[in-house]
Amino acid sequence: MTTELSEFDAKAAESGNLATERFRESGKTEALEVPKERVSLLANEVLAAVFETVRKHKVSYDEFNALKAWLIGVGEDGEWPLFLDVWVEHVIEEVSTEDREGNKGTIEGPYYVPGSPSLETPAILPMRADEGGTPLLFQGQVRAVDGTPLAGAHVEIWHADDNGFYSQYAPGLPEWNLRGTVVADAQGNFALNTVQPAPYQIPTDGACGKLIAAAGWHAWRPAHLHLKVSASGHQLLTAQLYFEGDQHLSDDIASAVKPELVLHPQARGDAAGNEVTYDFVLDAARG
Ligand code: MBD
Ligand code: FE
Repeated sequence: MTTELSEFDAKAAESGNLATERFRESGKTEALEVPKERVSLLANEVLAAVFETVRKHKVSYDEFNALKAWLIGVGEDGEWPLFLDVWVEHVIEEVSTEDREGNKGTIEGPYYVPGSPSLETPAILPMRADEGGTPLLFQGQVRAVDGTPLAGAHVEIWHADDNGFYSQYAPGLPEWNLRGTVVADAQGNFALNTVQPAPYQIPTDGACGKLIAAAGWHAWRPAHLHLKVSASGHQLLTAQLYFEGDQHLSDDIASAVKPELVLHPQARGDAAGNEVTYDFVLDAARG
């Protein structure tokens, strides 16, 4: 008997610890120095908000101990990236990008992997021969705020498969499945072929799942494509695109849906599946 694992054997603690490891290696905290006045201000205000909640609701020792046990579990399951990206990142993204004139973006989430295969346009994302899901032709143009096409812009895309699993975070999937970097042509145009992802549940068998169950919430995100769009001299755009009619557009657990990010795919006349056009407008790099 063989014991090869499939994506359905994914474990919260495994994907959580992989996301934690990837974050450590990302270099995001390497050159980081937060001034102590700022640390003191923010830590004091967060603690003050906790004190207010405790007093207002007369939080008991049992509840305090439940919290302590849960926080320990978040670390053990490697789920700090998942927890922070699901419940906090959306407001960081909001204040970080409020002066943008170009496209709205949204949160990155925990499952980005840099360095995906570079693909010429029109591209086919790496996928299995029998990859499930409705085929999707996704095309558009990358431009500057003044309308100038951005030749050679990079459209990095990553998304879950039709079962809601991401390559490199669930066993049995090819390394770069449904991940790629499409290079736009001289007019900033790009086209890529993929499959529509399914609505996605965050892992329910780890600490984040315990919170969701204990609170009686749900674990769903609407189906989404993740993107990072970049061109030299321009601000990186991190975004997600969603699908019209998805039942979780209005109750995304990660609060990351914006109306400008909802796609309206149409059935293709010339081939099976759907097609959709969506253009990206990038702000100039900050001076
Ligand atoms: C995801 O796929 C995701 O995009 C976010 C934000 C959180 C958890 C899983
Ligand atoms: Fe995602």
